Amino acid sequence: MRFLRPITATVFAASLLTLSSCGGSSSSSPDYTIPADAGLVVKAVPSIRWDANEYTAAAGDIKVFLANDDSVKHILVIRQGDKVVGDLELTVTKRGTFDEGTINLEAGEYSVYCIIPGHSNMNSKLTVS
Ligand SMILES: [Cu+2]
Repeated sequence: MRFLRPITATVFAASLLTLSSCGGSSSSSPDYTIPADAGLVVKAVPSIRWDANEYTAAAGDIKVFLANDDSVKHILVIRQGDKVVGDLELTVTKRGTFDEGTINLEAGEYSVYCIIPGHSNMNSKLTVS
């Protein structure tokens, strides 16, 4: 039965290739897996932007997943107006890194904000309902 092992490995490698090609047009596959129970997924993208101008999430405990597809460090917080809400602070350093945490939010309007100096344009609307 020993000869079956390389075949299994080949099939596994082929399925990995198939999976990674589903990610879209990105030339390099990410080193992270977005958790299935994430309630808010944010990616930092080149150059110094979030991947969307508006996000939505369901009120309550929200698992926030931050991934870095950009090449510089980012620190995500949730703000309401210009005030940070809760104690969520997610840090990603270089490309391919990720962080996750949970924040409890009531329905309302918030923003997904990066506190790194010079990154104030990383300020996207978050609607919680
Ligand atoms: Cu940033």
